[in-house]
Amino acid sequence: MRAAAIAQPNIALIKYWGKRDVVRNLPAVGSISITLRDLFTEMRVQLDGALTDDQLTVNGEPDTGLLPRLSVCLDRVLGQDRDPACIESHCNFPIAAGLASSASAFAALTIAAAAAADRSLETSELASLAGRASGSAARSLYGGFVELENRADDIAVRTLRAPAEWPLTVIIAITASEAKAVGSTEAMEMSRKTSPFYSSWIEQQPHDLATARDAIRQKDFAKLAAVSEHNCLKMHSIMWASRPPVVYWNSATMACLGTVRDLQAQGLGVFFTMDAGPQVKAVCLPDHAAQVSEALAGTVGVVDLMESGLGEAARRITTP
Ligand code: 2P0
Repeated sequence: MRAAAIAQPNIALIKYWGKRDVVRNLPAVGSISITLRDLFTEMRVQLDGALTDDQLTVNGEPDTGLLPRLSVCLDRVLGQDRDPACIESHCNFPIAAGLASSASAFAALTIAAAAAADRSLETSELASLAGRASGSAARSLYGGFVELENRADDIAVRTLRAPAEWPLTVIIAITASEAKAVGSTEAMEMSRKTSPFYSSWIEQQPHDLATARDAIRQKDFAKLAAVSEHNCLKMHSIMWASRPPVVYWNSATMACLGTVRDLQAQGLGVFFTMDAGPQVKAVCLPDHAAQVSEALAGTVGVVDLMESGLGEAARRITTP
């Protein structure tokens, strides 16, 4: 009754923003992401009938903030008559700061929980279950370039390209490490209910998805760069125009965008994307990664840098 799994976060290039069904947590739009290699969340789950309640530690410290969402996810995977669980989470990057920590956490938890109960589930079923907990988590069940499509009352997720087929590098510029003030679930609902741009976002998403799909098929970096930056800025403009406005950027976020523009002007293969937080992810050709990294490290307000290649799907691991 004990199992462990590891999952990497993923970064959306064509973003999921907005829900078509809040109760079932179904996204309003499809999305395309890249799964990372070097950031991870490891989850160990032990089901124990002797416990009275679920327990959680994050990096060795007891944690109650995240526990209710993890418990609901366990109920969905195992049924509400399950034994209580002792959950140990280890994560090598800042949590809840716009680095998709919930994606890797719920992807790993879903796999570990099913394995701890000896349930054999298809990856597609695990992805749907993880997606109920956190929309982006469904994508971390797959490696490389990943597309999440909407189906009638579910989602369908698949790998478009394996990481080794088009190895890109992601440099993450950390501009603030505290947890964000507004969670993405709340911000998405604010956008849906109040932003005048929300309906055009929904209308235009199929076009952006098709463009990115083509770019990935053709390994056309310039095309992927253009549509990814456009889609990211569109998502943030929806938030800026909602009431009240949601602004995740800080001055260092803007400075990083300037750095990426300068690098592009010098002919480097790099583009930016940002999620529900102030960090800037610079996606680049591996040969240009050192220059991108150096330029972002020297950008005012950048407090740390992380670097990652593209990685594989979430998976079960053996525990010592
Ligand atoms: C994404 N984000 O596609 C988008 C872009 C943030 C910006 O998915 O409400 O934690 O738990 O389903 O997956 C972050 O939101 O949201 C996210 P819920 P999630 O990666």
